[in-house]
Parts: sequence; C-alpha cells; structure tokens
Amino acid sequence: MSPPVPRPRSRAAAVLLAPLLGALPLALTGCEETDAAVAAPAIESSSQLAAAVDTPELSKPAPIDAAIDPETIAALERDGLVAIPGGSFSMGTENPPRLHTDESPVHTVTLSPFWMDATEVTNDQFAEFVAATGYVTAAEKPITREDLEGMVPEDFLAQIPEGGIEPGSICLSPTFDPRMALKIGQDPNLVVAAGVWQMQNGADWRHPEGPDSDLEGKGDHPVVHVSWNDAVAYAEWAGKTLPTEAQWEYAARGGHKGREFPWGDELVPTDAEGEEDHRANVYQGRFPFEDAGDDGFEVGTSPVKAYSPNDYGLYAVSGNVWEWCRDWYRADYYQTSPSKNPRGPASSLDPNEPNVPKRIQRGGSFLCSDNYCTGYRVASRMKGDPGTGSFHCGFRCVVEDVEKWKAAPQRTAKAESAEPSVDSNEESSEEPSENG
Ligand SMILES: [Ca+2]
Ligand SMILES: [Ca+2]
Repeated sequence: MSPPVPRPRSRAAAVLLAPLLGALPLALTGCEETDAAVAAPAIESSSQLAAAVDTPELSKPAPIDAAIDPETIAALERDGLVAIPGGSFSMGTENPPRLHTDESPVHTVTLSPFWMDATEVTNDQFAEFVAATGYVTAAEKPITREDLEGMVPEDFLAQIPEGGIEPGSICLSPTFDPRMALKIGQDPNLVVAAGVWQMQNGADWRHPEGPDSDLEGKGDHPVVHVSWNDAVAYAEWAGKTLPTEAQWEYAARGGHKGREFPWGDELVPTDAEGEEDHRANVYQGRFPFEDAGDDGFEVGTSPVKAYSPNDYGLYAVSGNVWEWCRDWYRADYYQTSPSKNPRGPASSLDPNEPNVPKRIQRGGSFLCSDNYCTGYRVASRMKGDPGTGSFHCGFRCVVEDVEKWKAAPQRTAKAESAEPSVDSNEESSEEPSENG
C-alpha cells in the first residue's frame, strides 16, 4: 500500500502535520491499535498453540538473593526495587481481541531473576536526574528541518523556520471531531484524523499539560513526555535498564497464569461490600468523549502508589501511564521469540507503518478504555517512535547487573559528596536536595 503523502517518521511529526496532510496512518501515542488485516501473525498450527498453552506455570523460582549480600539487598530495596524471581511463564494470550493479534501465539519464556522498580519513575526522581546531569528531553528541543528531512513534503520543510518549530509534546485535544471520534472503535487510525491528539507547544515533563501547567502536587506522579531515548538516559544514570518486554509481562503477571489483568480476570472486581473495587487508573466511559473518573482520577495521572500492588509488589503495571520497554516492536515476534531471556527482535517492523522504527510500550494508561485500546490487559502490546514522548507514557526500570547498579553515576556521585564514613552500612537513602 502506498500512502498518498510521505509519512512522518516521528509521532511529533505525525500530529504536527495531521492538519496539513489529512488522515495520516499514524502511530504513536500509545493508544493506537493494530490493523488486523495487515498485522495478524497467524498461529502456525493448533498443536503449536496447544503445546504453548499447556506449559506448566511458574517453575520453582530461582532465589534472587543467593549471591547478593544483605547490605546490598537493603540498598536495592531503599532504591525502590523489588526482587523478581527467575522462572518460566506463558507469554501472550491464546485469545487476543480482534485488533490485537500480535499477542499470539502463547509461548513459554524463561527468565533469570532481576530487580524491578516497584513504581513508574516519578517526577521527583526524574527531577533528581535532570538536576544532577543537566539533561534536556526531546520535548524541550525545537523540531528542526533536519529532524523532518525526508519525512515530509519539501514545501512543508521549507516553511519550517531556521531555528525550528517551537518545542512541544503530544496532549489530548479538547476540540476533536466527535463524528469521526465515534468510529475509532472500528478504525483506530481515525484517532488522528479526528484530532484527538494535538501537539501542545510548551508541553514537556515539567509542564505536563502545556506551558501554564506545572508539577505542583505531582512529585509522586509518573514522569511523562519522555521519549524512549530520554528514558534510556535516565536508566543509564541510575545504573539500570529498561525492562525487556518479556521481563515486563512476567513481572506484571505477578506469578499468576493466564490472568487478563495483574489482579485477576475482572477489570473492576467487586469488594466484600459489593462496591466496585478499582485496581488501576484507566478510563471509564467512551473514549475520548467523557471519562467518568469512577476510579478516582479523571483524564490524568495518579500518584504511582494510588492502587494496591500486584503479588510481586509492583504498582500500576496496568494503567496510569504506558511504560517504555527495551525491545524493538515486531508484530510477528512471538512466532520466533527465543525461550530463554528474549531481548526482542533485531529490528522493528510495524506492518501499519513499516518505515517507522518503534519500541515497545506496555500496560496502558489513564486513557485506556474498553471501547478502544484495552492496553491495561497484561498481554496487551503497544509501540511508539523512540524519539517522541507523550502525556500518557512514562517508564520504570530494572536491574540485571547489581555491580553496574552500584557503580552508577547516581550512586557514585552521592558517595563522593557524602561524609567519609568508616562504616558503610548506613548508606544514606536521602537525595542531595538541590531543588526539592
Ligand atoms: Ca482514571
Ligand atoms: Ca503503568
């Protein structure tokens, strides 16, 4: 299929140019869906599927702390990490929804133990990183001709001023076309044509809703408007990495086989009093028209620990914000994934947008509803251009190599600035507070 206009490579470009170019085959913001007609990786045979589904659930977990001294374990825990035991699990789902066929086939994956951030990375944590390094995120930089070269029509390129287009990031637009938005359940590509997303000048991690917004009262909310590259830069500084897609799903399942959500099979279970027991910050109602906010948070992030954790002690793996993973995205990856510690395909291929390399996102966001992306399902896969963030995508990190974590800039800088101490048992968990 050849598109009528050049396809922007980045999410920013797609939204920026949407009014100019008409209906783009978009990608991007986390809540797009996959076109089953082109993306469906067929299950090769029913016996293959049966073999995968019959896999015994979690093997006996390998002890994660066997080779790690108690002081180090205590320090990892003070850093907000929880131990995820190694083991095997059934990845994916044998019964994916219509537009999510990239979640099959179910296949057995075995993982070594690792440590994972109990929460999404918060604004306070990201602020500490920026204060220590002076890092500037993608959303804070102008979009230049160079960024868009080869991706947009020449005459558009010529209109970009010398210094680039004013920095910004993707937010939800209050002025979408309701007629078109009504149909996004059948054709998710209409989400851009309907103007549901908009490039908001001045939106970045410090200004989640635009230049007039700030982080007051949001120190414990997840950082947003971070690209995959920004997330990797943070992880490097912290001596961590982004999780592989397999690590993310394994951890999110919390040791339970075949569940649709981290807590069970009902999106909103009923508690002992017969009341709705919301377990994640998602969207109640018909996206994008009206979020009833029954879960306590209406179209926006919540504190990272607003809901109870899963059985591995991980908060908000479902909902709140999408979480970047390390892997490239391929719709057909589950057909060829290695079984031991898979680290994703060597390159990306989204059949809907073969020219746009994409990284994995997982877990859904506060915008996920049952009429649209259902990204809060534990098997649900999403993908995005690694150069662009948005207002509903963040990340959390993992530690595979504890020695690398110990030697990370985040910790060595603190050690240098700390009082010399004969006894290192009392490693301070307090941050050097330069800007609160
Ligand atoms: Ca909500
Ligand atoms: Ca999340």
